[in-house]
Amino acid sequence: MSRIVVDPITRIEGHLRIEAQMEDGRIAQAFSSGTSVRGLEIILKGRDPRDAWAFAQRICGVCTLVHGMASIRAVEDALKIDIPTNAQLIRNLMIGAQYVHDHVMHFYHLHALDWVDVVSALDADPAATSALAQSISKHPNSSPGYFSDMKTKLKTFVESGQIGIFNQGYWGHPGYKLPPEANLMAVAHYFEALAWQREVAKLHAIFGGKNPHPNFVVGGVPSPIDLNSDSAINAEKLAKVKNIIDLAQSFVDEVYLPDTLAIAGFYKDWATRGEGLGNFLTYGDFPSTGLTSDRASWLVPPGVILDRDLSTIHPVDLSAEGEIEEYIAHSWYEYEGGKDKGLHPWAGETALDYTGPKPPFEQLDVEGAYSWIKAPRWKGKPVEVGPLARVLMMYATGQEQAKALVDSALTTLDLPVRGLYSTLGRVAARTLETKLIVDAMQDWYAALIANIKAGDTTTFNGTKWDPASWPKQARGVGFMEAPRGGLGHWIVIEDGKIANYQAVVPSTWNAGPRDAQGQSGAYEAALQDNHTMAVEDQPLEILRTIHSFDPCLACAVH
Ligand code: NFC
Repeated sequence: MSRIVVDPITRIEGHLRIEAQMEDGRIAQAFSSGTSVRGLEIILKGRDPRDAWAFAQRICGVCTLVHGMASIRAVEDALKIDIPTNAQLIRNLMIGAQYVHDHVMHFYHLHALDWVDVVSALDADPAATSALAQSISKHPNSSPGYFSDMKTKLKTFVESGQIGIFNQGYWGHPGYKLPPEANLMAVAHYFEALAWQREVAKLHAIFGGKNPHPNFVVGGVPSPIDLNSDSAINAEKLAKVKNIIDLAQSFVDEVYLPDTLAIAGFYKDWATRGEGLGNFLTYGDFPSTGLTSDRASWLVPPGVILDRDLSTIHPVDLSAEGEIEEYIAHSWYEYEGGKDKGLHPWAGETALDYTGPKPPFEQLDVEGAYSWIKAPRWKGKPVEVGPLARVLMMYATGQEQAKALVDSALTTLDLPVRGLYSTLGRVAARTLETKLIVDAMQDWYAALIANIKAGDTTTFNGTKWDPASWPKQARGVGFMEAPRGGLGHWIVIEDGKIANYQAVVPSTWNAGPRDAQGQSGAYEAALQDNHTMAVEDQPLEILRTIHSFDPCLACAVH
C-alpha cells in the first residue's frame, strides 16, 4: 500500500493537502486537510454587529463579496430588518456578477488545464481551430488569423523556456484527450477570459465602490439611486451595468457554455468517476422581492437531497438544534464538551489552543486530528454543496429553464441524469448555473429599472440603525448561495456587541475531514469513488476531481 501526497494543491485559494491511500492501483481512502489556520470568528467577537461585514468579508478575496452579504443578512435577521426591494435586486445583481466572474475564471484559469494540454496546442492548425470554433459558436473572435496569433503568443511563452503561468503542468500525460485544435481554442479563451473578467468586476465597483471587497450596509445597499446626481447610482452608471450584463451574457453563451460542452464530449468517462456522497444541500437564494417574505420567488430553492433521490426534497432549518452542526473529531480544535460532540453554530466554538500534533509532519495522523477545517453535518449526514447541488435542486423542483438546460446538455453529451453525479457533472453544473444566473441578471436589472421608472428609488431601511432600538439579546442567521455552495453566518448579539459569530462555509462542507462517526467529507468521498492513477507521480486524476469542486481553503478554514 502506498500513499500519494499532493501538497499544496495549486490553482486554488489557500492551502489544501490531499493524501490518497492506494490499493491495487486505486484510491482506497482519501484524506483532505486544510493546513493553515485563520481565526476570523475570534476577531469578530466583541465588535459592533453593523461593522461585522467588513471583517467577515476578509475571509476571502475570491468569493469577494459573499461573506459581507451573509454577514449583513445575519444582522438583519437578528434585528428583524426588512430591506427594500431595490436593495434586494441590487444585491442579486452583485451576487450574480460574482457567480459569472468566479465560475468563468474557475473554468479557464483554475481548472481547464486539468483537461487542456497547453503544449499540444502548439501542434494545432489555426485554420482547423477556426473551423472547430465556428462549428460550435458564433463568437466573433474565431478567424484563422486570430487563432494563429494566439498560437504565436503561446509559442513565445514556451520557446522562452518560461511558460510561466503554464509551468509545471503534466503536459503529455496520457489522460489528456483533446485534439490539438480543441486545446488551442481553449487556451485562446483562457487569454480572452483574463481580459473579460476585468470588465465584469466593474459591476461591483459601480454598486459597492470597489472590487474586491465591495462595500455593504446593514439595511440595504450603500449607494443611493438618484438619476441626476454624479455621486449616486445615476442613469449613466445604470447603463454601464446593462453593458456589463450584456457582455457577461454573450461570453457565457458564445464561449463558456459551448467550450464546456465541447470539452466534456472528450471526457465522458469522467461522468462515472468522483460520484461522492450523493447527498446535496442548498440554503436557497435570489429572491425577486424580500428574502424572508417571499420564498416562492427564490431562483434557487432550499432543501436536501439524500442518496441521489430527486423525488424527495427534505426541508432545511438553519435555526434548529440537531440540523446543522460542526464536528471536530478529526480537526485541530477542542470543544469544551469534548471532541466527539457536534455544535450548532449559535453555540459554536473556535479556539486555537489545540495541543495535539500539528504540522509539520511526514503524513497526516488520520486516526487523530488532521485538518484546520471542521466537519459540518446536516442531521449527522455529510452533504455536498455547490453548483451541482443547486442545479439538482432546481431540476428536481421542476424549475423550467433549469430543466430544459440540463436535459439539453445531457442530450448533447448523450449522458443519463446519473452522469451528473460525477467529476464531469460538477463541472457541467457550474457552467449551466452560470447560464441560468446571467439570464436572471437581465430580469433583475429590468425589474430595478421598472421600479425606478415608477418612482421607487429606495435602497436603504435605517429604522433599526440605532443600537438603542435593539433588544438586549438577539440571534440571527444570514445565509446565501455563494458560488461554491450554501454559506451561513450565525451571530449572537448581546448588549449591542457580537457575543458569538460562526461561519459554516461551502468549502468547509466540501473539504472537511471525517466526523466522529468516521464519515468522509465530500472531497474525500469523491476521490474514494473509482479513481485509478495512470501515472502515480503525476496525480492529474486527483486534481481533476478536487478542482471540480473549486476549492477555497481560505474560506473553508476562515
Ligand atoms: Ni473563498 Fe467562498 C468558499 C465561495 O467556499 N464561494 O463562502 C465562500 O470562496 O471562494
